[in-house]
Amino acid sequence: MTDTLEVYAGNGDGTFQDPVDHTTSVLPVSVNSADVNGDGIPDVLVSSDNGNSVSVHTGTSGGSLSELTELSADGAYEATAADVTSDGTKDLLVASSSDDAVDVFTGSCS
Ligand SMILES: [Ca+2]
Repeated sequence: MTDTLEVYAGNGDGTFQDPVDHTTSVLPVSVNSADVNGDGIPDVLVSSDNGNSVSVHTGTSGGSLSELTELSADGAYEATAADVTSDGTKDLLVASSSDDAVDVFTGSCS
């Protein structure tokens, strides 16, 4: 499927439920999970090198995901979040396939 993030909820016994589809970045190439807004609930990062973007889907307490927030990132191939600036907020780290670089988006989330 194109431009779709499929989430297979676990049953806790090694099996999974049928997928729930979410619209995401154009031609996604990788997916990662990190708590980008610091609410203790994992969020999902989807990278698209052809789409030059990273989609952030924030997790909710009910186990679902929000609509995407799309960030422009040239050649985004892989993304994760960590507080690399040590200011208490998560920063977004994006490996780029187009310019041999890691882009750092400093965080403004809690
Ligand atoms: Ca979160």
